[in-house]
This record gives sequence, structure tokens and C-alpha cells, in this order.
Amino acid sequence: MKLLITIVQDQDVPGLLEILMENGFSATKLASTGGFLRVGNTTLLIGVDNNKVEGALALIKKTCKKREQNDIVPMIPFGRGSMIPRMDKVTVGGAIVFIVNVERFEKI
Ligand code: 2BA
Repeated sequence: MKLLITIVQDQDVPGLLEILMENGFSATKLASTGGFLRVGNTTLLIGVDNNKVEGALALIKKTCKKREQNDIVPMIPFGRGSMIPRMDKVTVGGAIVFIVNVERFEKI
């Protein structure tokens, strides 16, 4: 068994959960925050049999879209001692997936 630790944009979550459930996968949804943009995203824990990993990845690929977001964290100097926010565009997504071996799975 593998655990797909899957980080996706909030907008893609309803569609992704729906298609995962339709195809017999189980998932747990956690609220998370990206370290770079410091905005909310969603982490899904998806436990899957080894022979279904590619199927789950295909559904993630089909559902999760790349989007441009403003990065307003960095600041640039502006006059003496003051700073203004700098707006950069970054491409976020489709999805970040960590595929981890599960040593043992128990449902009690
Ligand atoms: P964030 O950390 O908020 O990153 C959002 C997007 O900003 C990233 O999209 C990437 O395009 C850009 N970015 C991230 N770090 C950067 C940096 N040091 N310099 C320049 N640009 C940077 P994605 O790569 O699609 O990542 C989406 C979210 O997935 C991330 O949100 C983070 O929550 C998670 N993530 C991505 N890579 C990760 C990793 N290696 N470990 C843990 N979480 C990760």
C-alpha cells in the first residue's frame, strides 16, 4: 500500500474528492498553508493499493489545474526607510504528490 500525500489548490478539492469517491478511493482532507505564498491550500491523504497508484495519479492529473497567483510577500525598498509590496506572478499546481510506502495498515 502507498500513501499519496497530495497538496492541491482549494478550488480543485470538490471535483477531486468527487472523482476519487466515484472511483472507489478513500481520502482524508486536511487544511494546510503553503510555506511560500502563505495562503491556504488542501492536503489530501489518499491510501491506495500499489496497483491503483497510477489510476489515482491519473484522476489527480485530470482534475487539478495550474493557475497563476500573485506573490505579494517580498518587499522592495521605496524611498528612505520605507517598503512597498512587490507583486510577482507564480504558477501554482496542478498538484504536489508525495508517494510514501505504508508499512502496515490497520482498520480497527
Ligand atoms: P507554496 O509553498 O505557497 O508555493 C506556491 C507556489 O509558489 C509553488 O507552486 C511554486 O510555483 C512557487 N514557489 C514555492 N517555493 C518557491 C521558492 N522558494 N521560490 C520561488 N517560487 C516558489 P507548487 O510548486 O505547485 O506548490 C504548491 C504548494 O505545494 C506549495 O505552496 C506547498 O504548500 C506545497 N509544496 C510544494 N513543494 C513542496 C515540497 N517540496 N515540500 C512540501 N510542500 C511542498
